[in-house]
Amino acid sequence: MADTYSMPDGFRYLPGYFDRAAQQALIETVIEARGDAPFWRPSMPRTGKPLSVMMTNFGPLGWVTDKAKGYRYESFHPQTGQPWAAMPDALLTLWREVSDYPADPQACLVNWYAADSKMGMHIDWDEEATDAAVISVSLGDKARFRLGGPQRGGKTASMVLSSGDVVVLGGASRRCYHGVDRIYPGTSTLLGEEQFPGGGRINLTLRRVTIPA
Ligand SMILES: O=C(O)CCC(=O)C(=O)O
Ligand SMILES: [Mn+2]
Repeated sequence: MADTYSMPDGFRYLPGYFDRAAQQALIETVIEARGDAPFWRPSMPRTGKPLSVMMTNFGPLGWVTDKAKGYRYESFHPQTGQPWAAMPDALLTLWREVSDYPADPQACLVNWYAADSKMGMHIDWDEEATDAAVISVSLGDKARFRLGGPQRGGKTASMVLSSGDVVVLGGASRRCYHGVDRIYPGTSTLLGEEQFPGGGRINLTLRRVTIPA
């Protein structure tokens, strides 16, 4: 059929890349990181509309957005003024194994999806190094991830991502629209109620921001 969606070149799905112990260790690093870099709810450029997810970052650069200055990378947390927590070793190892890129990631966006959170279709396009893949890790509740093409409103396909899964947006897929339709609340026990009231899903998105020297 000519009108079916075909997966863009460079898209990779690595189900179960992290086992339960590795997932737990990653969640521990998120819990530690938010001491100096607590989750906050960013807002959209211009409209100031709050995002559906809460965010923090690991690494020397963090992705932030607000009404006045829009989407960008910053070295410091917008509320505390403190640097982001260091990039966890397990994420550096993942990047080195999977990215096929000659330099390390500089940013790891941490998205916390509550039961009713979602993420609209978008392209990651705030980096200079768009030749580097974007690599993301799913933790906690399952989510319906949707991938389209380079044009908004084109054909899409969706898949359910589970805790421990890794998605790689490299090659042509780096320039493709993607988003999260919904999460499936209560489908994982990874995010404990005490640390993550209401549970939900954590997504870790690794990116190279600047072109390596
Ligand atoms: O949560 C996800 O699986 C995708 C996150 C994403 O696309 C982003 O943060 O840019
Ligand atoms: Mn994205």
